Amino acid sequence: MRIFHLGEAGYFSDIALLNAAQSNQSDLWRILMSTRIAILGAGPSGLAQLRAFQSAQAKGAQIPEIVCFEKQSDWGGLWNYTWRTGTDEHGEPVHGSMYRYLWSNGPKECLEFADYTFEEHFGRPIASYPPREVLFDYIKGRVEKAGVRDYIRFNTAVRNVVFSDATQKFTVTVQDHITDTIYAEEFDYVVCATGHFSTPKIPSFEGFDKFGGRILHAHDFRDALEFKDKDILLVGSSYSAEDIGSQCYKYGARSIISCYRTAPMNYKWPKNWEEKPNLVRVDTDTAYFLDGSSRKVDAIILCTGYLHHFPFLADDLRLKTNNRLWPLNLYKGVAWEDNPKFFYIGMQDQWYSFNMFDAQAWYVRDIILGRIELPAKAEMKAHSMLWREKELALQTAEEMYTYQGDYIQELIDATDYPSFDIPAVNKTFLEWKYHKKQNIMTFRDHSYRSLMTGTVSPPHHTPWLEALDDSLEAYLSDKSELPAVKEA
Ligand code: FAD
Ligand code: NA7
Repeated sequence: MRIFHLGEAGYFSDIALLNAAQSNQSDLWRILMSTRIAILGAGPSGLAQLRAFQSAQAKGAQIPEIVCFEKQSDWGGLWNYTWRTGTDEHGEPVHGSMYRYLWSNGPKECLEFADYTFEEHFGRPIASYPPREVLFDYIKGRVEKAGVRDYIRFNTAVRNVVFSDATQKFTVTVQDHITDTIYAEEFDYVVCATGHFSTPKIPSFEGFDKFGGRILHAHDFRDALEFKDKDILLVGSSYSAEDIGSQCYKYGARSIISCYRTAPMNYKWPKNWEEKPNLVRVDTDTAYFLDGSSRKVDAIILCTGYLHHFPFLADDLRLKTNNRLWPLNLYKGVAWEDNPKFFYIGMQDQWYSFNMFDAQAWYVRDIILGRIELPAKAEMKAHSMLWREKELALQTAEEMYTYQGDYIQELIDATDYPSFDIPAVNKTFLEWKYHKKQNIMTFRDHSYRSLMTGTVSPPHHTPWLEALDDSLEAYLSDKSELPAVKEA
C-alpha cells in the first residue's frame, strides 16, 4: 500500500483509491498483504500502535504486515525497570530513566486505557497512584490479551532509517544483538515510538570539574537510599526535581535544596527542603546560588530534562523539537508533514499519556488503512500552525491539559477508539493539582473516580510517605505495611 500525493487534492493511501474505484476484494487483499509497517520501539506508544492494528483486525479488517523493533529484551519502554545506567549488556545507551520506588506522578484515572480498564486488569478497583511495577503489569495485561508479542523483534536496535524517492519505501537497518547481525529491510510505513525521556539534557556549571561529590542526571538516578543522610542539590523545577526530591526525603536524605532557572515549584516543602534560584557555580563541596547564598552539598542531581534524540533517522525524517505540547511538522501531532508515510507517536510533553498514545495510534492506523485522508501539505501545515498559536497563548496548567484534552478529542472523534469523558479527566487533573498544592507529600493518598467505569478508587492501605515497599505484592495486598505501629 502506498500514499499518493495528488497535488492540491491531498494525500490518499492506495487502499482509499481502491475503495474509490470500487476495486474488488482480492486486489485490496493483495495490496494489503504486500504492505509492510515498521514500528520503532515497544514502549506504551509502540504497544498502542500494535493494539490499534490488532483491534481493527479483531473487528474483521485486513491489516498489513507489521514488524516492531525493540532494543530492550522486554516490552513496556520506560516502565520496564532496569538497575543499569550508562550502557546495557550490548553496549546500547540504557533507555530506562525510571527509578526504584517510583509511583505514578498523576492519578491513574487520567491515563486509563479506554479499551482496557484497571478494573478489568486487576479484577477489582485499586487505589489511584500505583507504583511503577503495578502500572507495568497493567500495560502488559492489555497487549498480552491482544496477543501482539509475536510482532516484536526484541534485542534489536534500530540503527538507520532512510526513505527512497525512487522506490517510495523506507529502508530500516537494525542490529540484532542475539545473533549479532546487522540487516536491513524495506517498509512502506514507519512509526517512530522511541520515546523522548531517555537521552538526558546535561548542562554544565562552573566548578563541576572540581566538585568532590557525585554529579548525576535524573536519567541515572536509581535508588534514593544512596542519598540517605546526605545533603543533596537538585537542579531543575519540574517533575523529576519534584519527584526525585520527594523520594530522597522519603528515604532519609538529610537535606534537600532544589534550584530553578525560570520559576520555583512553590510547593509547601518539608522543613529540610529549601528552594533557591539557580545554581551559579560549585567548588569541591559547596554550591553557590544566584541569590548570593551557598550550601555544602554531598551530591548534585541534574533534573534538567531530556532531548528528543533520534540518531538513527535520516535528517529529512528527524523531528527536532524541545519538550512542548505542540512540536511542529507533525500533522495532528503524528504525521510527518514532509513525508506522511512516516509517523511519530508520543512526542508531545505529556499531561495525558497512555490514552493520548492510543488516540494517536488509532489515528495513524486509520491513515494507513485509508480510512482517513490526509489533506494537502499546505493545509496540514496551516492546521499545525493553528495549534502552535494556541499553544503559545497557554498560561496556566489548567489551560495546558485542557488543550491536550481537546487535541485528543479531535483525534478520537475521527476513529473508533472508545470515546471517554475528557472534560471529566481535565477535572481530575484540576483536583490532582489542588491536592499537590495542599500537601506535596500526601497528594498520592487521594482517590478519584474512573472515567471509564464510574468507580471511585479505594484509598491505599498505607499513606504514600510510609509505604516503603513499592512491590506489586505489597501494593495489592490488603494489609497495611505498618500493622504493628497502627495497632499499638
Ligand atoms: P518509552 O516508554 O520511552 O518507550 C520507547 C521504547 O523505544 C523503549 O522500549 C526503548 O527501548 C525503545 N527504543 C528506543 N530507541 C530504540 C532504538 N534505536 N531501537 C529500538 N528500540 C528503541 N507517564 C505517566 O503517565 N505517569 C507517570 O507517572 C510517569 N512517570 C514518569 C517518570 C519518569 C522518570 C519518566 C522519564 C517518564 C514518566 N512518564 C510518566 C512519561 C513516560 O514518557 C510515558 O509514561 C511513557 O513511558 C512513554 O511511552 P513511549 O512508548 O512513548 O516511550
Ligand atoms: P522537564 O519537564 O523537561 O523539565 C526540565 C527542568 O529542567 C525544567 O525545570 C527546566 O527549567 C530545567 N532546566 C533545564 N536546563 C536547565 C539549566 N541549564 N539550568 C537550570 N535548570 C534547567 O523534565 P523532567 O525530567 O522534570 O520531566 C520529564 C518527564 O519525566 C515528565 O513528563 C514526568 O512524567 C517524568 P526551565 O523551566 O526550562 O527554565
